[in-house]
Amino acid sequence: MKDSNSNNSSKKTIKDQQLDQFTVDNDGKDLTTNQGLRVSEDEHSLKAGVRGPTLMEDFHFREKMTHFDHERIPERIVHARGFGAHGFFQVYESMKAFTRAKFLQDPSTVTPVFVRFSTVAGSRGSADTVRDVRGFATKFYTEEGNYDLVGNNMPVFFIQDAMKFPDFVHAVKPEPHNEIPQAQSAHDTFWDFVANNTESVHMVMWAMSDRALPRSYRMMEGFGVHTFRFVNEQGRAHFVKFHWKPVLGTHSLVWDETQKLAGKDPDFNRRDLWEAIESGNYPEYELGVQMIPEEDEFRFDFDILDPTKIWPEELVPVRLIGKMTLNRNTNNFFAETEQIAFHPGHVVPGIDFTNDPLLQGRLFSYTDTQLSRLGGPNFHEFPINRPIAPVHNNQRDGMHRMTINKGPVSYHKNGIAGNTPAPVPGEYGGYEHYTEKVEGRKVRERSDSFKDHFSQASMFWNSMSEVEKQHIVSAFQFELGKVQRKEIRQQVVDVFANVDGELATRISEGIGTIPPQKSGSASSLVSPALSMMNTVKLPLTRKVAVLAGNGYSDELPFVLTQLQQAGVITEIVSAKLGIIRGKTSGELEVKHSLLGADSVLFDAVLVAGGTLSVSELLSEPKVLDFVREAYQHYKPIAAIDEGVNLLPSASGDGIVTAREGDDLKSFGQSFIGAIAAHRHWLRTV
Ligand code: HDE
Repeated sequence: MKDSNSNNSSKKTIKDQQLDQFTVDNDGKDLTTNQGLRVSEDEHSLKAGVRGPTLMEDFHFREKMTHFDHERIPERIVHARGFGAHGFFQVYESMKAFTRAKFLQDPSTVTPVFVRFSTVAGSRGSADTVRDVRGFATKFYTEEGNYDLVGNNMPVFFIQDAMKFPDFVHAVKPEPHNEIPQAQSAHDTFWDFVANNTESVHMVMWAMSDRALPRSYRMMEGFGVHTFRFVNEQGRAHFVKFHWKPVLGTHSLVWDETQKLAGKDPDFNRRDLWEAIESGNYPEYELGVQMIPEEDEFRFDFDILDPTKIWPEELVPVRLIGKMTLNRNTNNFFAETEQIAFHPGHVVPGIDFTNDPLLQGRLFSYTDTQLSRLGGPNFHEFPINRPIAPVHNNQRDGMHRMTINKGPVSYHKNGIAGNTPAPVPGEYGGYEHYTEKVEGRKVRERSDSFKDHFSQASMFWNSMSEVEKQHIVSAFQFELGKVQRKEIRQQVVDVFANVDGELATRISEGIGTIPPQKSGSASSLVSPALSMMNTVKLPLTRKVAVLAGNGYSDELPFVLTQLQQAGVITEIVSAKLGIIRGKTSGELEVKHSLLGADSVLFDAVLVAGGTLSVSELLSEPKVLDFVREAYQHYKPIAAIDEGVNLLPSASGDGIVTAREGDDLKSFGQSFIGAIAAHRHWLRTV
């Protein structure tokens, strides 16, 4: 991963250089007020006598406290909890035939990007690993202006028309009378919405699947969701859907693990991204496009403008056109990640919209929301939001204006400034909207072509492996189990019977509902690309807990080197922090004590051999829970010699052991293979 584009990843992009102008390092500097006045003291307010009242003239105290009092801004109405990083994007080959977007023309063009990943429902301080959709928003700082691809990690959405977004969000957010539950869809109002708005059904299938529990932001797909338009130099258009494909493959956590992580490490996903970038394991995603020529708009048995439908990859292949690498963490969370403002309407020439009614509404909402969140119309001047392209227009003033526009002219047309700033004709790079022909009556209606709510939900179900199906059923049962109103539970079961009779019957078991009358499936279609079982399997950057104590057997260092060479991260977990020594030689630094670590923080476990090592580990009884939990979460587990005694079972799917005299190299290889496979579902737990 690291070697590709290593030249570019170490170089500062134009955006980095621009940000540098606003970046301040306080290290070693004098302390001043905001007026630049050096201050002599910063711990005591100015008082009339040491035990007397604070004086009104204490400008230093007033400034410090006033600023503090106003440090918070409203969190995002949705996607409040997020985490971002800088990087760059390069196209593999020119896309000139399809779009005139300049950043997609030349493989040598390096476009700076900032990506913000997020959960949707929870507040800014909620846990990372809740069951939820993840936002995947990318700002490309192109030389033609900012282009924002504001997507999610699921390719469809809960509703078809933006008009319903406030209703949907009100239903999924904590209930207004008591603000419970936080960052959960497992409550009455969400499921009441689903039961009464069947357009949500396809997306709910995704939300109940393991896609809603990503192992890492680095192992998650991204989707533009809507159908956009590519327009080339000649004005020819293609409908286009955007995809991000993570180089590490798409992988998830298991439900029980996510619940525990929410307490043990609520920052699990953001910490993972931060640490990966800090250690040079730069996350990479390939940009994929599905394209349909304009003349084929009506060739499909679904409406290609319906955001609750995918274009099955087997029907419209995903063409990988470039790669994004995230290679720099932020300097300041607030200034960068919190203040970044995305907008699906930030487009560049060659990329245009379609009449998808969800997209159309988004084009209004994103600027509007920034006005209250970021306090006025000048948020585009914040360093993180500034384009690298020059900005010249007649907009002036407003809250927090930073630009000093010279001269008397702030209107168009004008004679004084030679009628500048001047519009730029399309052929010279000015944005021209696609001249789509539109006609119709004014109506508040939904097209009939949007009315099939079940076929693709059924295709999703049909495409899952049995393990994934079971996880979906369990998710429904968990969520509906939290729904207090029994009639809502029943309604949901009856609605999902329209997707698949077996699915609804299985959900119905154990939640006190009457099994559905309906059997059969809304569709027999299958799309293998939808199953995470068919994803890329690499051991890279997986974290292995190495359980070892003093007297660990001599095989351990050999195996550790082998794992590290395969790109696996190994961290020693022992009874106590400090240094542990090997049976005959060597020493290792302990990274975590058993008290402070849990198996949910790791992808796999390796138990060292050595009688002394094992008995030292057993001095902390938690060690057995540690291994058992990893076993129950289907994680790869390896053990050397006496280490096998700590395992709940010495054999099984994803269990690798080595006894004295065994070939260590092939032991290591088997373990690496087991790590790459991620989870071992055939194990009986
Ligand atoms: Fe958003 N969405 N959304 N959304 N959305 C926001 O904008 C909205 C939708 C998405 O990291 C808000 O700046 C409407 C689909 C992401 O800063 C707000 C509708 C998709 C982010 C808003 C949708 C998204 C947002 C809240 C229905 C996937 C976080 C704060 C028409 C394609 C961006 C903000 C970040 C954020 C409105 C539906 C993705 C209120 C009205 C579909 C990733 O403007």
